[in-house]
Amino acid sequence: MTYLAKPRLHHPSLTKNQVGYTRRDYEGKVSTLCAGCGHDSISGAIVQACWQLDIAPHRVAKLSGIGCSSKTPDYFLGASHGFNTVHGRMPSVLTGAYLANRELLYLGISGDGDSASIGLGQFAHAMRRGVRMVYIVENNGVYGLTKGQFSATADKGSVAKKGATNNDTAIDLAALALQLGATFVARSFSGDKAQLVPLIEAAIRHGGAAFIDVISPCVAFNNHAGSTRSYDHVREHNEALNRIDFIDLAAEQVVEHPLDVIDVPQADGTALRLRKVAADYDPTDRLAAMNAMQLRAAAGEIATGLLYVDPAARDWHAAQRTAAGALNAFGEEALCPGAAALARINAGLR
Ligand SMILES: Cc1ncc(C[n+]2csc(CCOP(=O)(O)OP(=O)(O)O)c2C)c(N)n1
Ligand code: SF4
Ligand SMILES: [Mg+2]
Repeated sequence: MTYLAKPRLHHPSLTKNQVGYTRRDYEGKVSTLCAGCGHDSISGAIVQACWQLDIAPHRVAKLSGIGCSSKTPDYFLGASHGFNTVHGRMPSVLTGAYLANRELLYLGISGDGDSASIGLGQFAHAMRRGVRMVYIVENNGVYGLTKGQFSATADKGSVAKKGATNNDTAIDLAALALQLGATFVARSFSGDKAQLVPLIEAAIRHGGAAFIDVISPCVAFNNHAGSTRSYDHVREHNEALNRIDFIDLAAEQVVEHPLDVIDVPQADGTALRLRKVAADYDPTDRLAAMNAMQLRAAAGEIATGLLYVDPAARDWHAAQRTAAGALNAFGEEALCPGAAALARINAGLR
């Protein structure tokens, strides 16, 4: 029934958040994806996270590439800014928007084909530059939109629906992001909202580039026996490194301290609360994170949770010492200071 528009009016008694919006205000159009597609669960988690964090929808810009995953921004945050770019080019368009207006929250939505195949170079540079954004890859191991060819994240030896075997080595985007210098790297599963929603919340509060690789089964082309991205396979091999509950200390008055949690301070003064499965796992140690991921992979397991975070991360604007505020809010005088100012700059470069 995707041709039916959602009703515009909401029941007046729906709960509102601190900025006056109901959860419905964070939704988008009715999804046209296949019933059961993991990508729809990720959209639901984004809606939940933005609503819970009291983010006004018009303060969000969502950008994507091309693919079933890249279609999803149409299905959440209908009142936000949106730009469906070209296949694999979301990061550069997002970077441009972020340079022009640093005051919006940027959500970059991509697929494994979009980011690990055609857009690998763009992904790499976005990670190493520290563009402040939440970069989510909805990773199903296939090109869902073009009917199920292997993507570059498909595991070696996995079998396609029509029987072909993938002989190429898989790219692990989370491991690559770590190697490239990303300051927040997480992995989750679309079927585990209890883990995914707090991770998205933490990524939103992070001060630099935040990357989340979300294993998201394609029920049409990659959910069969032999696939390593199917619901059954992921559930059986998912090894959670930690469970995080995002706690906004500014709003939270009563904080309990069970023995197996640690708080990681964030750049904005809030804290990430980690509920560790492995008592000795330290998400602030990049080398240890790389090692832990390799060990899990060697054991045929998927490490999920907050894999790495640098609590003191700074964004690209801070590194470049750009002017504070959004460029689009500057007046003509500030943007075009005249010939005398230009002469001074030129003189300083001689
Ligand atoms: C430049 C260009 N090349 C190829 C395509 C064809 N194409 C569209 S979507 C897609 C793959 C999408 O895969 P992924 O990013 O994993 O998204 P999914 O559909 O699996 O969510 C391809 C190859 C295109 N649209 N543009
Ligand atoms: S083809 Fe796969 S990725 Fe695309 S909507 Fe259907 S289940 Fe989702
Ligand atoms: Mg895909």
